[in-house]
Amino acid sequence: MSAEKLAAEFGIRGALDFVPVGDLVKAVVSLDGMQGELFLQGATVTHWQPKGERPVIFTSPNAIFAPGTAVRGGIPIIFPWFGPNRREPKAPQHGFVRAAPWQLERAETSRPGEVTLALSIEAKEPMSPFWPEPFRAVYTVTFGPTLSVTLAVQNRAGHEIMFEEALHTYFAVSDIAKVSVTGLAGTTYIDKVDGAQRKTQDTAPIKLTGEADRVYLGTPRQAVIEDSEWRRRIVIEKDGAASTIVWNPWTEKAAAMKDLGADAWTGMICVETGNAADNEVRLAAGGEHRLSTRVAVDAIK
Ligand code: TA6
Repeated sequence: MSAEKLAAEFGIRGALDFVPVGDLVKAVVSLDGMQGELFLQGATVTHWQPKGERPVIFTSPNAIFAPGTAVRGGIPIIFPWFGPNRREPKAPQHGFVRAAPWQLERAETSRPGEVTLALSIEAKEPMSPFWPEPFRAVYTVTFGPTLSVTLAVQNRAGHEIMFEEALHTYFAVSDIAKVSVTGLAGTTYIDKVDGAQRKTQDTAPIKLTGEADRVYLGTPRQAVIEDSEWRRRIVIEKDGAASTIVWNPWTEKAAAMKDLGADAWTGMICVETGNAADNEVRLAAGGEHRLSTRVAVDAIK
């Protein structure tokens, strides 16, 4: 549906509009000083900035916005497998919904100062030869003084389905060298930059000093990004998400990514919430699984 038609059907005067970006359509939220953006392709949030705050979500200045291309940044939705498909080496990385068309089902000013969008994607027929299961997913995003997102997956098959999923969130930071991550102390992680070895996180705040690609397992609690330069904490609460993934490509990998580049990588850190590896979801026929995350920002006094 075109931006014009979406605006006519779902637009909310003074709160929600729709604009074309090349061949894509972006929802633009602006309410009481808060701003947000979401691309309908992939249902990808690309911007969220609470009133009086710096942007919280990072989107690469070199991101490519084109049909079938995943956004470098924002909150890509990873489903139904995380990273390389462990069972199908030929499958594309991170599943097949993050650059697929999602349908906007609902848009409302749910509560004062908040705008909620609900989008869906449904596979009555197999969407991928690598995971040919019938399913429906509904993604609900509430832009407000906090940012809440929920991914609900419904099993439309007559048998149990297994899948991985993640909200692959890129957070904006002052400088990767000035941030630390807390909330993961004592947990086990798969270190993907060290032969996928399983290691235990010590109790010190996590400070990255090089490429990091870690899948933390059995981490149902919140994680916090402490930014000493911008004097703020980004608090990431989660529900239905047993895994937390921490990633930064660092110099060499970033320079090789044309949609990131040699400079922008120092201004981001991915702290993703999902269910990956050992935390893969097994969903009974007819069942529904919900993965939620809520992001809030507060000042470091
Ligand atoms: O979440 C971390 C990760 O799995 C890394 O291994 C890296 O591949 C990153 O995702 C980005 O993946 P993408 O397919 O978006 O380039």
